[in-house]
Amino acid sequence: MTAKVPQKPAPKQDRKWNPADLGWDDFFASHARGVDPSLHCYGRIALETKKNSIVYSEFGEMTAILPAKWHYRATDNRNLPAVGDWVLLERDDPARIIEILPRKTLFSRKIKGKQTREQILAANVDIGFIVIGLDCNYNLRRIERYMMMTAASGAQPVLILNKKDLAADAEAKAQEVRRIFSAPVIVTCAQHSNDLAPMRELLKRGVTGVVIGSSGVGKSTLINTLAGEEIQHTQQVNPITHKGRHTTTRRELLLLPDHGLLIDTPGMRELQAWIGKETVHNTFADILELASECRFNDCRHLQEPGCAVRQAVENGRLDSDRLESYHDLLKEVQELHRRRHWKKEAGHRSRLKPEP
Ligand SMILES: Nc1nc2c(ncn2[C@@H]2O[C@H](COP(=O)(O)OP(=O)(O)OP(=O)(O)O)[C@@H](O)[C@H]2O)c(=O)[nH]1
Ligand SMILES: [Mg+2]
Ligand SMILES: [Zn+2]
Repeated sequence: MTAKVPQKPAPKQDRKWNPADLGWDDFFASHARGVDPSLHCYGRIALETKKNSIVYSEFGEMTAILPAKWHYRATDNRNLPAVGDWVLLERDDPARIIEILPRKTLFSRKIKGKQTREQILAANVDIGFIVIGLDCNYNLRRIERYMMMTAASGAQPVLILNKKDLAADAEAKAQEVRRIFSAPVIVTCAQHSNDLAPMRELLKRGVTGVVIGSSGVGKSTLINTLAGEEIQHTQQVNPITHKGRHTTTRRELLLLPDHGLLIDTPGMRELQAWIGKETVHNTFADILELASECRFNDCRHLQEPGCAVRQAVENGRLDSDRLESYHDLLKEVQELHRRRHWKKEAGHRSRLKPEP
């Protein structure tokens, strides 16, 4: 009689993916070069740790390192690989990343704190699911910021108003949001699979989404319900402050059973945009439309006479908070632009310094 050997699950490395299921399409194919598959392959970055990246490919899951020269050659964070990137790899153990394919879209923000640097959040995202909790998290100013971040990335925004079971006025809030923002709005209770049917519909085979929002709004819970199992850890919000506990700590690309892909992200504490003036204007399309009636083409809607935007605030057609936040965001963007310009100049100056 032979002893019963417990059946081991197949090692992750043995899972093979059809590149199309990982989001490979004509765009990436048009930028790829023919490679010898015994030496090289393309893969998609699913996770990054301090030491290495986890990459999915048609040859399975691989651990990949980024040769040190990348770090000293990179002039800014955009030159470094991020979750969602398609990369060319040298097949070895560990694999080595040798090239990043051009990106379709790129989610980024200003790094936390005083530094003027861009932080890359995710690459090649098709849909940005902006998750707002209908409890204490609901705030139009917050939604504006996430909308701008998504607009700047090039991905399509979709607004998820979650925790509808905790809000008596869920429908009224949904109407308000629909009136102001040009994006589909889905009202959900994250644990109710039926509520997520519109998300499932959007996340077709090979389509990549990202969930962004504050901590505790239910981003990981949405992913677990879509996955049909608990693939991400979740945690109750603080019962007094209703704030989340920053449960998710890393960005990770997850594969859903229906072939869509979804990137989970840590809740954001502060969201400073890394955008240009155009993105502000595009996000405030209602103000832009009113502005066409202003007497002066270059009206800033401050003190100018014949300003149709201020007029609209006076007669209640436009929310004064919204105009205020438009002005605040423009100011923020100008300040960012000024600091980036200054940094660039300072960079040039330091490079031009004569050798000692
Ligand atoms: N009542 C209710 N609770 C929800 C809903 N969605 C999520 N929750 C709960 O909210 C808590 C936080 O959910 P998470 O999914 O961990 O939130 P998260 O956005 O991933 O948070 P971070 O990982 O910290 O960014 C958990 O206790 C969830 O069960 C919902 O629609 N209704
Ligand atoms: Mg989470
Ligand atoms: Zn005006």
